[in-house]
Amino acid sequence: MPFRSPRPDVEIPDLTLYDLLFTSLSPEDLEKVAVVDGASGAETTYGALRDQVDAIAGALAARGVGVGDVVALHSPNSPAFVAVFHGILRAGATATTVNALATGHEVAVQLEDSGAGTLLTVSPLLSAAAEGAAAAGIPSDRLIVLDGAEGHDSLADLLASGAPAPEVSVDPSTHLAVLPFSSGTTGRPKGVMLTHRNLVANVAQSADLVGVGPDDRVLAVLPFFHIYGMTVLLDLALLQRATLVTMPRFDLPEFLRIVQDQRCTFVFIAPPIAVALAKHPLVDEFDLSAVTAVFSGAAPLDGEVGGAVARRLGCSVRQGYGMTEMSPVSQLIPAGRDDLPLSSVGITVPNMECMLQDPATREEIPVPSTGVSEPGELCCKGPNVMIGYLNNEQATSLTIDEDGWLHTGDIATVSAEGVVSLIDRLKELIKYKGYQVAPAELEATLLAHPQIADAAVVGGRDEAGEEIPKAFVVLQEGAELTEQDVMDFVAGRVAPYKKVRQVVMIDAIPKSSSGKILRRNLRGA
Ligand code: 4UU
Repeated sequence: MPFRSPRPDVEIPDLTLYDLLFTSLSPEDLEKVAVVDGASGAETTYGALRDQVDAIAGALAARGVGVGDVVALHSPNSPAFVAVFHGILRAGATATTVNALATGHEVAVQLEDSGAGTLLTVSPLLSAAAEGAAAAGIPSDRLIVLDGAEGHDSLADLLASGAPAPEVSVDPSTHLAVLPFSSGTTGRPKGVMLTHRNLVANVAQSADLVGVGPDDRVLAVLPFFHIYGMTVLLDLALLQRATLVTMPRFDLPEFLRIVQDQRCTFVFIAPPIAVALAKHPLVDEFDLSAVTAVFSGAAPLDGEVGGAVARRLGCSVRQGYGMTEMSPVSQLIPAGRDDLPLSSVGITVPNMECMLQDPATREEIPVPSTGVSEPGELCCKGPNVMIGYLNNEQATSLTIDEDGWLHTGDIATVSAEGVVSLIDRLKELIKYKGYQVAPAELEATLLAHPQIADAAVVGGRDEAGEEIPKAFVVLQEGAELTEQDVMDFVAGRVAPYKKVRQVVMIDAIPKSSSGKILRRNLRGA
């Protein structure tokens, strides 16, 4: 028998994201601060944010953007990101968010794959954005530089256009709201088709359990372009009428200063930040007393590290699990359940059904009546599960089986009480500091080197035990390439978080008879 959330189902409003977030603002809400720029302290109220969203939607519509169009957003976190993201959706278009660290080539690939016809970026990222736009055939008048750059429209131009927000009518259950990119269980990054209903559902499913409320000041350092920041910060925190405090990137002293000065109460992190909070001496020099909750996700949180953060900050530390393809949250430790072990990812969110499957036999693993189950691949169903990968039926059918189960590629156990713990990753995906690294992409990069005959990339561990991309390389006859040469070659071609950080030269890559890389044999080698 599959297992469900121990919590009752919740109602999922049949609304677009804009209607969910912005049409029911009360007079008091309008005056509340929605977003604070952490660096400058500049504030935007909910009323001002809604006006900006409407103005951006109007300006985009005046430029011909509407239902069926894809607009790319390539920016670190800022108050402008919040307005532009919702402006794109309000115009009826679909937003594809691009990692701020992407190279020009990576930007081009995402623009082409998503079919984006407009790109919004910021001046520090303009060189990669312009390179990507040119390669994808996006003309410079459709490359908008939010903070302004010679020859491009800016956010100020959009806000000043005066064009009314368009009347759009879409079906929330089929209309694509966003196209984030994820490599899923195998291969290269693919556009994940998430509808308005997917996103609205996931916010409704997780809001009570996450526990962000209207009095919270929520640190938004996790990138909005990744599904974690997108759903939990941009959507959930705004629905709760909390205040988002944005930071463009993680930097420990600035992070601590902003949490202190902005009196942040709720801090969403990925595990590397937990390590800093648990161990770094600088933490003692700041007043972090406003923090009531630290919530980690996107990669495994070490239970000991999490416990150390809870003791040091005197706050609740919890964890959530999910994936882009589930909008993303499927399990989390709910507010008020600090008794659940931090080494677990907690309980299943409402309206979801899960089961564990033996990857070898495809048999379902039973949920025990006491104790903990055998491990198996976590498979999930629910209103937050993507409708598929864009233009890739093959990858879709490999991930969502004929019975509708989304195969996460993660190995988990479940207890009799419904508490899920992640044990291992079956899929080839590597997580570096919570960012996705697709081995297939790095293998293609390595194979482009004339002196490399064959290559395989798997998750290795650095001295601190953090997961890192590790390459096994077979050199061509007579090649004189060092490990460092290989790392430098890759580093010159990919975003910094995708760098290969360990190289092992070997004679041959172990492969199955069908030619698939036997990654299991390389892991731990
Ligand atoms: C061990 O990283 C994400 C989603 C993160 C998220 C979700 C719900 C954070 C908080 C939250 O409440 O998505 P992707 O698509 O980038 O990566 C998905 C993969 C998973 O399949 C799993 O392998 O990232 C890994 N992962 C985790 N692993 C995600 N969260 C966890 C976790 N522990 N808590």
